[in-house]
Amino acid sequence: MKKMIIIATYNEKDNIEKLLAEVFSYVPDTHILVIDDNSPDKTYEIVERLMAEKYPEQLFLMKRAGKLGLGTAYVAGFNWGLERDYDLIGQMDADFSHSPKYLPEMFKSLESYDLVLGSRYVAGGGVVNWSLKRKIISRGGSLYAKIILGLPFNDLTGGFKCFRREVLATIGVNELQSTGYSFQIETTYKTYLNGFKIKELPIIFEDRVLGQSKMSGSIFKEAILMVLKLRTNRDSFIRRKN
Ligand SMILES: Nc1nc2c(ncn2[C@@H]2O[C@H](COP(=O)(O)OP(=O)(O)O)[C@@H](O)[C@H]2O)c(=O)[nH]1
Ligand SMILES: [Mg+2]
Repeated sequence: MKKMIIIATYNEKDNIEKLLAEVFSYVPDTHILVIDDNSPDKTYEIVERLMAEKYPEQLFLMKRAGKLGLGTAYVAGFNWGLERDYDLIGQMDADFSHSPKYLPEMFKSLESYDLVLGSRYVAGGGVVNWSLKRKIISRGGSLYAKIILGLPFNDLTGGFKCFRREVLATIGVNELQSTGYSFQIETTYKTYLNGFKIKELPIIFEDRVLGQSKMSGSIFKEAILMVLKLRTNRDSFIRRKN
């Protein structure tokens, strides 16, 4: 099974080198695609150096012109992975909120599931060091999406996920409409509607120690409206019988 992990970065110079080392230590046979949006702190230069000096076979960089958003970064990364015949395609943040220690179990779970969600809101999962405001937005957002979309999962806004390629090929990654946090809701919803098997794997999410969050109010508003739009267009997302 050919594995890859997509890591989107914007100003992650203090995290990226250590993160890559940790990911490769837990999953030595994976490839990693870093998608950097021309970070002002030059995160991409660190990645370029590591490609040349340390991981020439396993590390790849897609450098984009400017800050185009996390959703479009994942679409570009999914297409990159599908074109190169990866079987298992993961995604995680660069700031250590998603601990690489969970990756072996996430990939293992794809032997019997099609999508694995790193989940903060199931038994054994949790959030450490987040402000009360962030906790309410995250939990409330997941609950809102769960109720409106009728999904039997508790963490719908998390960005620590692994897909079997068939899922991405079926849901149509170029038709994903979200740019912000609702991107995570949208991929899980479309996966579920097409009858794929989804597992929630408990994770402890820790807030970043270095660098800054890019969360904003407009991302939040987009998510509220996008969930309603997804529900309205539900039937058009079903691509295969289940
Ligand atoms: N390439 C790219 N990466 C982004 C962008 N926005 C956020 N990221 C990355 O996406 C991940 C999650 O973002 P973060 O700011 O930690 O959001 P938070 O954890 O929800 O506060 C991090 O690895 C960021 O560097 C973007 O516009 N482009
Ligand atoms: Mg973060």
